[in-house]
Amino acid sequence: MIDPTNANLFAALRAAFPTDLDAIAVETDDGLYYSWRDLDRASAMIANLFEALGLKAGDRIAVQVEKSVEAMMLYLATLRAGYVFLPLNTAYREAEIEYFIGNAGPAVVVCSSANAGWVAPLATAAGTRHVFTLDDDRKGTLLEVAAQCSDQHKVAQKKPDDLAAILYTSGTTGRSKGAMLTHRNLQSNAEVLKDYWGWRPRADVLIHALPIFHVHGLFVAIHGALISGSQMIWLNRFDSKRVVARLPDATVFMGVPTLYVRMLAEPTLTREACNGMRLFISGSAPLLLETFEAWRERTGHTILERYGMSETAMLTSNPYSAVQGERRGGTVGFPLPGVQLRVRDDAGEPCLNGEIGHIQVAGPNVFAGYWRMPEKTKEEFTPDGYFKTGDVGKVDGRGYVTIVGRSKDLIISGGYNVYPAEIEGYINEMAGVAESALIGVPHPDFGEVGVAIVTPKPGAAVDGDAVIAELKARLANFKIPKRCFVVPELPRNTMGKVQKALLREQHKGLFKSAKA
Ligand code: MLC
Ligand code: AMP
Repeated sequence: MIDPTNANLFAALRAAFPTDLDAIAVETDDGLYYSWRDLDRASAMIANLFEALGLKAGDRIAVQVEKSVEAMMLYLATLRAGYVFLPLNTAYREAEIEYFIGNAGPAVVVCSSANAGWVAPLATAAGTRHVFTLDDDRKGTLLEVAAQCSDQHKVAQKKPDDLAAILYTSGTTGRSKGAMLTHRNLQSNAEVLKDYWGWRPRADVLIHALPIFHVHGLFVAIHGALISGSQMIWLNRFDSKRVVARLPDATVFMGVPTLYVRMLAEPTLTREACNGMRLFISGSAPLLLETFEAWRERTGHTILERYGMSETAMLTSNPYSAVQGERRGGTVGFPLPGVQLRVRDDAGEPCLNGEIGHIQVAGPNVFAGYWRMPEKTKEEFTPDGYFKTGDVGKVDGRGYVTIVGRSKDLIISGGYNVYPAEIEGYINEMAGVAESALIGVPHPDFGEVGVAIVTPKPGAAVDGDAVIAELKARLANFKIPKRCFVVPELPRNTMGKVQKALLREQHKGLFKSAKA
């Protein structure tokens, strides 16, 4: 039973646990079984550990750990105890982590024991009081200390606008911004998706194969399963063979388009393998029509594509039930119930049906602003309270939304965002470099990947491979350009602006058939 006086998202998730707490909640692909009682007890113990540290409401708990069921329990414990969860991509390196920890000022940092040697000193230098480790083999100091704590815990009292999580998202200018998500944001979205996608309490089985430091794997997938009391089959890493092998045991799958492309390459992906499946959902990046069609052809299932962002969680979805309409490839469907979505031209005037413009959104799912960046927050909202997504699209006469591009200079590679401005900043500081442009180029596996075009200073020699090697030493691996070309100059328009569209056109065939 949901406690109407407590807006804590954990309370809503916990209320959906089955009465039989000994039923299986999560089965890992390597043969471990976790009951609902395990989730309840472990999240209580970790919550008690945090409370015993004397943390204050609103304190941030920054987490950079490999995916595991225990890492999910850590997330649940953070909600449960009323603190703010700050997940960090495991690929981030020193400079990136130093910035996030410095900016967010977490009271607690949890990292893998492999990284503790460099994460702990960064955290301590930034004033973090407590550093724990957590590994993907159920080891680490977090669990050792939590094991001493009581497994009884009263869910912390939260108001709807209290923060539940901060998700860092880069920008076209400046450093990354922490999108502040409230309990209301997350819970409203979870409830809407539960209905819209027809989650069947205690009857669905979700294959969870996404990372859990972004909206897709952390919120959409985990909340969806928990709030409908559904079981999960848990893979710590995506492996197309393993996912296809588990399809007969499951009913729902969620993935970024790259996962669908890779599964299609498996001969074992057949109609029979998908017989028990009810729903395949794709999002985080555009799903190519050819993937959408190939999937339908091979499996007999029509992928449901949806659209969302860190700042807003899910915004639109293709229909689940035929009564609402058909699932249309190349579109992201209709605005979800409660979401107001509109398209505006450059002057802020409404676009008529079918006209392309800037997508703006409002609703209970839209975030509370950027952490400690009131000015930036103000810039990203219209005077009447709509959030400017930075996506460019249109809405047709029947209400289907299509995303046709982005006004933000952003590359989405395998579902991860790469902001050219950040990478260019690093390249431009390298010896001998005059300037650079990072462009997104179509790629058969990752959808698109970054390619760097660099010009040397007069008289200097710059080596493209050396540029890549230097970036590798400093940045998360998915941000590294797959190629780097050195050219005498970058093409510019009459305003002096680098013509990235022209560069993209020139390099669009680079990875046509190759798997990089
Ligand atoms: C890995 N590599 C990538 C990459 N992932 N390169 C570009 N883009 C990516 N996404 C590179 C590595 O740098 C490495 O290169 C090589 O590929 C192998 O690395 P890996 O870690 O072994 O790769 P793999 O496990 O195969 O990972 C691929 C993947 C992963 C597709 C499974 O990228 C992934 O899980 N993507 C999902 C991201 C996601 O969940 N996004 C949701 C965001 S939420 P080298 O040269 O070092 O060998 C959001 C909102 C919304 O956007 O709407 O949902
Ligand atoms: P992030 O900042 O990582 O949350 O990424 C959000 C961005 O991913 C959105 O602003 C879109 O540009 C993109 N995105 C998410 N889902 C889709 C989709 N189905 N099709 C196209 N782009 C998408």
